[in-house]
Amino acid sequence: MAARKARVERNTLETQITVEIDLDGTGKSSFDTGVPFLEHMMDQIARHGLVDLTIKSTGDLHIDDHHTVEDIGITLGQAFKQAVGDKKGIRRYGHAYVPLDEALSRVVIDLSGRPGLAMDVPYTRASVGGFDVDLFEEFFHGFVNHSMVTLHIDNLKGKNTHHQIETVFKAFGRALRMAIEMDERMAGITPSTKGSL
Ligand SMILES: [Mn+2]
Repeated sequence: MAARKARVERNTLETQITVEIDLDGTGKSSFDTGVPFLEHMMDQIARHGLVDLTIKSTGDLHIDDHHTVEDIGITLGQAFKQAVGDKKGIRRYGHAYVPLDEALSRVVIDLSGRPGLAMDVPYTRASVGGFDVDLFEEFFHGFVNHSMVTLHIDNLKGKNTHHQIETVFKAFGRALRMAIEMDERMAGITPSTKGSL
């Protein structure tokens, strides 16, 4: 199997971002973005998705976190799409339920070749640690639009906002891991009746 790795650099007047990803990693991550709460969440993707992630970003944080968060989602999506390649022999679909104390989230992913996001997270607070939680939707929008995946995210229960979003990112990591795993019964086969994804 070819190495499922990618490195993408994306520069605009607002942000300068580099993402390195290895889908067959061990869950190592290294971040230098200036947005610690986002880093805490992306750490969950690496750890629970068993992907290695290195993300560096500089940008207009003096305005707010918006451009940085959205553009990291976009660049991560581009790197993911490149790394996942032709999708031959993979499971394609993944899902996970993850709890954290009182919170419970479900994430379902389809490496469909079509972008789509349905995200329903009834946050109990508007921000955590100075981070605007509604930016997570921008992050996932950026990701799906550039990775060309369908993503359904539902926080089913939760009182603590930190728990709510952390269960989303852990479930996303787990669902991703399932979807990109090789299915030995599908070796060399594209998991679609269309013959391509
Ligand atoms: Mn936490």
